[in-house]
Amino acid sequence: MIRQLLKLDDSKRYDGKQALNHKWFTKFAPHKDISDEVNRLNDQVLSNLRNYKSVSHLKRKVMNMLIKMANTNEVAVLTQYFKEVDIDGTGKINADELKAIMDKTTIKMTNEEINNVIKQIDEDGQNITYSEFIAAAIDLRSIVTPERVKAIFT
Ligand SMILES: [Ca+2]
Repeated sequence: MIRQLLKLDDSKRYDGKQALNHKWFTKFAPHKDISDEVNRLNDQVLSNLRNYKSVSHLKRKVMNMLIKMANTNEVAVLTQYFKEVDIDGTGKINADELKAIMDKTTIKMTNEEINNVIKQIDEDGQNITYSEFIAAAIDLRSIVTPERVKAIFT
């Protein structure tokens, strides 16, 4: 199933609904302790985090500006998600917290892989801050519009 989720071609990749209806979820993932909305996001967000590549300082700045302009439900939902993952409320996500949320999904990663994900997202490789998380987790296709890009560069 992971292979289906990771298909590059959008038409072949499982969408969230198909994934949630897959027997792995219905059988093994009761997810009682976090909200449905957050559950729905798990795989998408975690795979975005995992595929996130370090970006230049400038790109990061542009992304943060786009996110500020986005003002969409998506940001609100991701904010909620961040709070769920940040178990101890420090405002930062560390490897243990990332591992804890990952254990609730079908995504299995080794400690080393988790550390690598954090290193990709955070320059110090220790903690993912809120803005780093949003930048890495958001589906950029949904917030990048020609109008917004134009607004930033003019
Ligand atoms: Ca924390």
